[in-house]
Amino acid sequence: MQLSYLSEPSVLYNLQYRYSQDMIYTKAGPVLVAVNPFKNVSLYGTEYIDAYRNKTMDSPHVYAIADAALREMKRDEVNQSIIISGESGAGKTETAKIAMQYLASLGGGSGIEYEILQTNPILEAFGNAKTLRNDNSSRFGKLIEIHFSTTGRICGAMIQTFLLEKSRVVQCAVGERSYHIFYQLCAGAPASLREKLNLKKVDEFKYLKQSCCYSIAGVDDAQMFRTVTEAMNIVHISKEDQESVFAMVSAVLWLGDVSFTVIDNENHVEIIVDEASETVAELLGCSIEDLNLALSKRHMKVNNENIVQKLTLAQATDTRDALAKSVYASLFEWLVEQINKSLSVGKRRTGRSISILDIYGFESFDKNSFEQFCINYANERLQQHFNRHLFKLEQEEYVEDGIDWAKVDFEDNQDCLNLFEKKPLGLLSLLDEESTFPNATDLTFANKLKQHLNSNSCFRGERGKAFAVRHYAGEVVYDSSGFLEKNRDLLHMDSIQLLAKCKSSLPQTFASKMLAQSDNSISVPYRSSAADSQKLSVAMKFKGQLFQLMQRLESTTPHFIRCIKPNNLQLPAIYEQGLVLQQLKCCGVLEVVRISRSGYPTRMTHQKFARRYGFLLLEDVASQDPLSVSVAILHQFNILPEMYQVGYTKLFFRTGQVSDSIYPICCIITTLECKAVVFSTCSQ
Ligand code: AD9
Ligand code: MG
Repeated sequence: MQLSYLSEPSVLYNLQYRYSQDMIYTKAGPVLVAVNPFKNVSLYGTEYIDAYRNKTMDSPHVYAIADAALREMKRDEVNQSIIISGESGAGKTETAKIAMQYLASLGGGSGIEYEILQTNPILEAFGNAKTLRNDNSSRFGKLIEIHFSTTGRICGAMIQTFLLEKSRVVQCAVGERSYHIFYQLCAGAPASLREKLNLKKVDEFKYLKQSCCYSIAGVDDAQMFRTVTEAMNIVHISKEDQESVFAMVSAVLWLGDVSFTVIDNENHVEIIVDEASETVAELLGCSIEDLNLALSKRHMKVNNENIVQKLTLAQATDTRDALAKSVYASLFEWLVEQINKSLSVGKRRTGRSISILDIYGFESFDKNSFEQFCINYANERLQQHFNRHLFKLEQEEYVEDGIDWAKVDFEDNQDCLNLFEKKPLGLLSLLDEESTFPNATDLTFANKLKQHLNSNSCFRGERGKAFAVRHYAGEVVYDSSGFLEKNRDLLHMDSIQLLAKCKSSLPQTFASKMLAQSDNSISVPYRSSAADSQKLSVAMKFKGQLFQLMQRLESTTPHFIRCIKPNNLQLPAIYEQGLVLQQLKCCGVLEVVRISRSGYPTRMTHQKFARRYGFLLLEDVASQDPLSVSVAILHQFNILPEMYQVGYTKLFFRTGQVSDSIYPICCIITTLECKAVVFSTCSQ
């Protein structure tokens, strides 16, 4: 990506100046840039919502974007999407909530809008965690599709989630926390529930203890627990189901405390019967023997013969952690499903929808693993969508309408996408192939990549297990350690069968779901050391979800919001120019500014323009064609020729670039609109 543009200094200056005045929103062409204030700014609430609804306020705002989406949905009868991106901590989730609030307020009335807003505390409790970058970091991607009736009232919603980071359940870095719900439950459960679930203090659970971080400044976990249960009531999760949910949360915590004892000189183990294993068995509704069997032995079929393999301490610990992770991930999925049932539109679905996408932005850390690999792949796809809409389609339209316009080159990332997606020699295919080989290791995987992809200009082999990908936002070096295991994401049949056998209803539900998923996938012949249950790999499932997402977005009119993090300290009033610049580049905002400056983003057909403003003409033009009428209007009002172009079918207008003008409607139209309003008011 080129480093300097003519517009760069003015964009940067504008953003920083506005930020210092608490004007955190700025328009860059059609894109809304939101700079995280890291403090409460008085820009929200009923008064502001009303002002945007009534158009008495038009400075850039999430409300204005939501308003435009609503308006265009009704006017064009096309589904809309609000695509929010940015780095961790940049403010995506807050921005999504602000947009939801506006939509709920304008499309409210049925009561379902309140339910929709209440999904936020639930999903955040189960899917967000404190990380070093953000005290409330979403560890999953989310698309919420809000449905409107033909009369413009909200009538339901559907939530889709992407790639929950499950490893956090069993392992998290020092200074970070696991999912909020663990701490909320331990701090906030009423006495009777505490007793029933045998809850301890957070610092007594091994899974939570390893990161030495139990609280978040300014957050009351006990209070949050009440907020979450209240929200669950509102989305119709019964008290009984809530208790089952919390039993699973406690079971996961207690699983971390289950320990093993070595029983022979080959390091084979059995679980220790103690408070931990007894509590897990009790909460899942199985016997200690069943739990022991699932965690210390593995049933396999070799050459059509059933054999039982005893597990070593390391294998048993892995099996235990895999069970904890999959119970938690299943629980998360189940919750989303319940929420969707409660918000379901069903037969009421008659109108259109607005989707809000809050998905992890591009990530490049000192050490990048499988998670960053998937996240950055998703971002390549989203960037392509952004490019297509803002650059490609734009240019195609100019060319089609025969207007004179110097082409603006944009960074096309198709090559990088090909590197990921090509079959059979792309990153994803090679990863999957290697994942099915029982003897493959992360090193053999890395070597395979180097062997097949070294000539690809987006790929670079690094030493050992590392490899680098040239993403649109910069080069990222990935460490392939753990790639195969994370991609396989195995849960052994013994664990699934354990869940299926449990007396509690949730584990059974989870097991049926897992079995159904493994049925739908490629079956791999049993091998002595390989998996006994093979399902779709994580990367393939993610790719499928992503394609589906892109397909859905393709049929909508997109509205883009780019969130920017002005500092890494999560503190107000600190604006690091370098950090901001780098983010603006990564998300293509500078390119957008450039194209808006040299392009004509506002357009209207000759017919529409003539119909709308023709009456302002002093001469009688009734008999003239729309093109001539349009040109006559432009002449009569002395509109500068460089401000517009006349195409075959449409008029194209220039707009401000980084400005606080809310709609990309240029001054010409504003002038004409004012005259039209004055005219029609006078003539009434
Ligand atoms: V992550 O990728 O999920 O780790 P996000 O979602 O981009 O990240 P988030 O919305 O969680 O970031 O914002 C981080 C924090 O910034 C919030 O917890 C708020 O403390 C703060 N924030 C963000 N936007 C606003 C805002 N409009 N007003 C006030 C804000 N504070
Ligand atoms: Mg978030």
